[in-house]
Amino acid sequence: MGSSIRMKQCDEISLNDEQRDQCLTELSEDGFSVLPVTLPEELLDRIVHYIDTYIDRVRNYEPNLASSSEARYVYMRDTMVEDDPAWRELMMFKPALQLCHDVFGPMFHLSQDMWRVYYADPRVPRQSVLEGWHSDGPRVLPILEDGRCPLYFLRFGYLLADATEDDDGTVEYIRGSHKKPCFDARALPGQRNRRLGNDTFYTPEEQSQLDFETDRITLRGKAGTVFVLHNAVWHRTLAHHANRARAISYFQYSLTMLRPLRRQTPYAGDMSHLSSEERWLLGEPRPGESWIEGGPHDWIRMGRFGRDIDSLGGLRQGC
Ligand SMILES: O=C(O)CCC(=O)C(=O)O
Ligand SMILES: [Fe+2]
Repeated sequence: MGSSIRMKQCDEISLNDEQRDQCLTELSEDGFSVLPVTLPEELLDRIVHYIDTYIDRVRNYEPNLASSSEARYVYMRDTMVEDDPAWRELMMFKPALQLCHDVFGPMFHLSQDMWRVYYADPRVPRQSVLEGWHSDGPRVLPILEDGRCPLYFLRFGYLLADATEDDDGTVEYIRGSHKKPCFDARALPGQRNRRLGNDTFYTPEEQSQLDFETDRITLRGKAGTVFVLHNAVWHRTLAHHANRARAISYFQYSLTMLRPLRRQTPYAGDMSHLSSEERWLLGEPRPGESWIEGGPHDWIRMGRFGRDIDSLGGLRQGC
């Protein structure tokens, strides 16, 4: 490890053990938690500048793309972490990786990355909800006999614009909903997926008892706010009517033994300029065993995000 990398690492924002415990408790009880840290302003500025430039380019040089898009008031990109070093820095945001290490141990990797910018669509009649109640995790993932969905991935949300006003179009969550049966979270077509269908699991009486009106939490915060979600927590997106754009990025991490969700193929480019941790998270080719259980040399790769670094090989170097 070069001394400049080490110095950089010493400057990183981290969570202390109490903060980690607090986030994990909220994650377990509520299904989400707002982290006690925010993105460094300088990184946020670079990300916002990147997105502004991207959208300008689409508008100026690809007007057809801009106007033919079905959802022309949403700009978005998936699997974009390689697009700019700023996104790679976001992937490496230490508090997120510390919580991943707490939940998964050292064998986790990036499974989804995206940004989205929403503008209010003046032609659409005022509606209150953009996307209805759902949870992200249950789709095709195995669930428990009682209908609950285990923790498969952690999804970190980064507010890239303020979401402080009523019509900012933010996300609502149902506190604790990740502990409820998840069978009807999202309907899937086909007989085989009947159990995941919208109304096949619950009896009409049980259906009528489902309550999405209580214990709703609206996510609000300034640009730079960081939050984490359990895959099974129920949420929806409120419609956006404000003049200013709504901008958000999500980075999702899962056990390495799970295939990445949208990052279906590992990074195919030259990885030699990337750090060992970055290569690991991006799916650097590795022997079969290192996708599943791994060995000590694998665990050391992400070891500095754990709490007891010394037991993994004495990696802590004074920060
Ligand atoms: O509006 C959001 O930020 C959340 C959107 C959503 O539900 C999703 O990406 O799964
Ligand atoms: Fe969702």
